Amino acid sequence: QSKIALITGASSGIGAGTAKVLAANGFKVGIAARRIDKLNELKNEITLSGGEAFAIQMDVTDPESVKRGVEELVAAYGTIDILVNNAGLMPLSDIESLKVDEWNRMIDVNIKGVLNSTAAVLPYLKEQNSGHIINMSSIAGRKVFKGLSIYCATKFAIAAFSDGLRMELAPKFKIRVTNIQPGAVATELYDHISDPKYRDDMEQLAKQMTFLTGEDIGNSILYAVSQPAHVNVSEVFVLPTEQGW
Ligand code: NJP
Repeated sequence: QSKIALITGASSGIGAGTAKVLAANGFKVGIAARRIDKLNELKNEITLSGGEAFAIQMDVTDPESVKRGVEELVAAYGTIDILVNNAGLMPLSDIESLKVDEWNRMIDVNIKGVLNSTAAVLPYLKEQNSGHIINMSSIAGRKVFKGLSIYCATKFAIAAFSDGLRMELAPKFKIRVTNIQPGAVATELYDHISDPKYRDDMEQLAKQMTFLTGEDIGNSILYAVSQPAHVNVSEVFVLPTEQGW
């Protein structure tokens, strides 16, 4: 029987790549984000390849929107087995430029969004005494980089939350928790960097190495969710080879 996976931030990048990989491997995917047109395009692509996808317009910063989306998915597919907490943003800047609005947006999406989605999905996983939560942290959740301080703070928070979830939920409900820590992945993430200095830095980095693709991260997630029920892949740290870290 197909497992049901909800993927937040599925309208581009890692989320879209993960949706394609999971759908190609027999999972039914709930693809969630704000841009419903992009989700419908992805749904068509998955359907044409023989997979099954359900598009959900969702803003992860709004607990009601998340709850409604999860209910829609469960109504369509009967249950939910896997949550991929992937939605996130990274508008880099120096702390001293005080882009407080950008800091707050990162906290709202990268941290509160993960908490909202987890809270909406957890009752179903507890009820069935199984499930898997995949959190998208980062190489920036292992080390602080200049210009990424607030982003790093959000990704360190996700690493900590993943450990706490695993500690509390794995022994009691057999719910597995995986923290994914990618290096550089070629996605729209870099398009939202407002500071030209950091945009240039990222463009230079892209010239120095072949970035990962969303599908590469999707394959890491597929590995974690395909293990037998008694195996918890706790962390996946996956980098472009040339990032050499
Ligand atoms: O970026 P991008 P990635 N509610 O911009 C969605 C982490 N990561 O795939 O709502 C719901 O292509 C947005 O959808 P939309 C990174 O921190 C990346 O690279 O339609 N969804 C879009 O689908 C992030 O956690 C790299 O605009 C919201 C998605 O988020 C995750 O990977 C390295 C939303 C962003 O897709 C995916 O990022 C690393 C909201 N309020 C970690 N706001 C990397 N790319 O190098 C945004 O270590 N979204």
